Amino acid sequence: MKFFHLSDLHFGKQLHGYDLTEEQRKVIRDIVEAAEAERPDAIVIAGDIYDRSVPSGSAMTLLEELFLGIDGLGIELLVIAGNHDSAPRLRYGSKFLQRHHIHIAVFPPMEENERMQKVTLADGYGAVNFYLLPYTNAGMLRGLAGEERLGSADDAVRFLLDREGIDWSGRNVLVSHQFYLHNGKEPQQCDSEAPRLYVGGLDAVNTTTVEKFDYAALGHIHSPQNLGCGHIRYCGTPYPYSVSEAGQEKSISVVEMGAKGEVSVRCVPLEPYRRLRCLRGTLGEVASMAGESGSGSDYVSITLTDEEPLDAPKDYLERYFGHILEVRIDNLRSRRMFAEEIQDMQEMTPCEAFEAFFANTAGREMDDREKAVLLDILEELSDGRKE
Ligand SMILES: [Mn+2]
Repeated sequence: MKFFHLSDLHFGKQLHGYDLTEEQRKVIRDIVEAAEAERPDAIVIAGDIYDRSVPSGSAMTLLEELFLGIDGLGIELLVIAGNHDSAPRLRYGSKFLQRHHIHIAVFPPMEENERMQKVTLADGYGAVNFYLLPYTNAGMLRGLAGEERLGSADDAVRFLLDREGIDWSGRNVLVSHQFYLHNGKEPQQCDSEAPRLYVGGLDAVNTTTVEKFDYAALGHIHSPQNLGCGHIRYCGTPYPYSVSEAGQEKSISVVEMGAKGEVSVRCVPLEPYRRLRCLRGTLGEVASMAGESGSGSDYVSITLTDEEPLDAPKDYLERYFGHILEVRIDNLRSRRMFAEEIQDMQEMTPCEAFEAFFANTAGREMDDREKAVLLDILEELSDGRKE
């Protein structure tokens, strides 16, 4: 049994205001090409198909291109909803698509008679059961759990798996989109997974909850990584979606299963349509980097280290680079200003700190009514603290 593990396609995503449709179209072409070459039995997509709950027309077209690309190759496509997807929207057409080897699960079981969507495929060693577990939290299962109190996502996943009556002597694969902790440790995160989740928070699921699966195909975390010994894995995004992912090699995780207990994973690299690079140096140094191996057309995050003040450096750099994501200044002055800002913040009262935050985000000062509301809240908080 061979399948591709993908997740976090985030169709419709923008990178610092740049539209990524062409980048994502190349990702689809590469997936289809790899599918034609490798002929996997299935392609698994572990959530966050779209970047937004209301996807744009072009984002929806991309998903259709993926469907059409693998149509006729005899590949089952297994898709679950992530926290970025709108379940009812992603579900559109799913009953029809099921007749065409496309299985889309968007909600966990919520009624007593419902079970997790399961797709069973077979090879020479027998059956492999794929359990599709869309993004779930304890609140979604309140009705189903009844008397049983589910406090966290870990409780929720455990509760759902318990009621499946899974035969662990057979081969089982889980497809899941959650924040998993391994030995209490956070996975390595990047800046594109927003909203950020916190360790020990109610959203975390322990890998021990799913360790009996022969393979857990995970989505949600954007850096590719194994949690433990390699059969519980985040495959990562197919394209860098934040500057923090500049050095990462994105890939398709190709999973091959033999007899029970035999699982191996290898990566088929996905060459980006446009590379993402971080450049650092003085204005002159950075400008001279544009000629190096065609980086003038890369997405670049630039950090300038000049000590003397610069006049409109971004305008200047745009002569050399066609796709500038950001220009930062890192010199003695900017570091001192940053240190002072921190110092100022530490000396502020909570009221002053919020006023400064408000002015910064709203672009105006708070009016008297808003200040009154803030003061009420702060008073309530300090009363609460005394109790
Ligand atoms: Mn995601």
